[in-house]
Amino acid sequence: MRKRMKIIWYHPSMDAQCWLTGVARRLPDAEIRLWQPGDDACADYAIVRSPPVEMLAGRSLKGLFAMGAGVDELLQQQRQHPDRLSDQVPLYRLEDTGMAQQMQEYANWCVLGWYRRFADYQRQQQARCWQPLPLPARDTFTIGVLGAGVLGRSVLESLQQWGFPLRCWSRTPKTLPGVHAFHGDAALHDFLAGCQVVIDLLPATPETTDLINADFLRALPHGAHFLNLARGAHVVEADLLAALNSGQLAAAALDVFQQEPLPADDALWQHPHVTITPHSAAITLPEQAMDAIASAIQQLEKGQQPPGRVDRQRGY
Ligand code: NDP
Ligand code: OXD
Repeated sequence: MRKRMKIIWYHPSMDAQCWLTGVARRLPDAEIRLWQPGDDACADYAIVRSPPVEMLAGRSLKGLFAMGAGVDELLQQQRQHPDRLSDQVPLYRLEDTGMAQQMQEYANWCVLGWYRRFADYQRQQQARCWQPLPLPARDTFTIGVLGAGVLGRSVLESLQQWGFPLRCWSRTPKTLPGVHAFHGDAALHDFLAGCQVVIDLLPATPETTDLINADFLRALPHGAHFLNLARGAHVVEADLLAALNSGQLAAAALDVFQQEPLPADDALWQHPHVTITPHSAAITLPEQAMDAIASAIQQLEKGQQPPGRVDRQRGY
């Protein structure tokens, strides 16, 4: 009799039953179970978010699936426990699965709000002030996206309709229609000079940690705007706050932070030019994520290579 493939699942907050039944429906040949402490029975695949080290320790899985786009937490865990977690297990992440549209929505809302000065109008409304405000020339309102991967490219595509100059910055060269592409550390300051809006869609890796610091912020034009849709680890928050206080940054919208949840006494909460959301820019949509993961497992079972494989060396 053919051995049934075994899948273990863990997420600290998502509805386990929805996933267990959803994956079982898509993979009728599989046995899927909620991993619980003490469970070291065999498994072929694991589907995880923020798993305890014990769940994956000593396992040589055929595939490890992250229930998100970023895998920084899993790779960090691996670096901290190299003796317990195998770096040979193929690691896969979610590519888009409905997150690209959510990122487009957030980015367009911010860009248009900043361009059309809606926060200024809100302040004027509070003062019962009737005063039309001048707008910057559209062709000077340059928007730069850090990262030109699945989500960065999608956000750039969605911004094309407004006619703003668009830029991207990535590790390797890119050719994207209608986008001035920069790549590599040496080109970062050229990319930043002239950006009225910077949108962060980079992965968190050792190279991108603390990238957005005083030096980075000084390279922007005075009064620029910053949107972080990616990871808090990219930002030196004291430098960001100083740039907001000095007016070097006119505004920031922040979905992610060095420490999450953002501590109640953090100065960012109260800042008049900061918008905060609780790491919800693009959430994992279970149905689409399950479709992608189940399809990837089927491909692996057939000896094929599914999309979304993480390059552990590169860190994303
Ligand atoms: P991708 O891996 O598809 O894209 C990453 C991009 O970043 C690539 O263009 C890559 O360059 C570039 N990059 C990586 N390292 C560097 C570097 N050192 N210098 C310059 N460019 C670099 O990722 P996604 O677009 O799918 O996701 C991006 C990130 O968004 C995730 O890693 C995650 O952290 C975050 N995220 C946040 C969510 C939220 O709710 N806040 C939800 C989902 C994702 P190259 O193309 O040359 O390799
Ligand atoms: C992700 C996230 O990486 O939710 O998917 O941040």
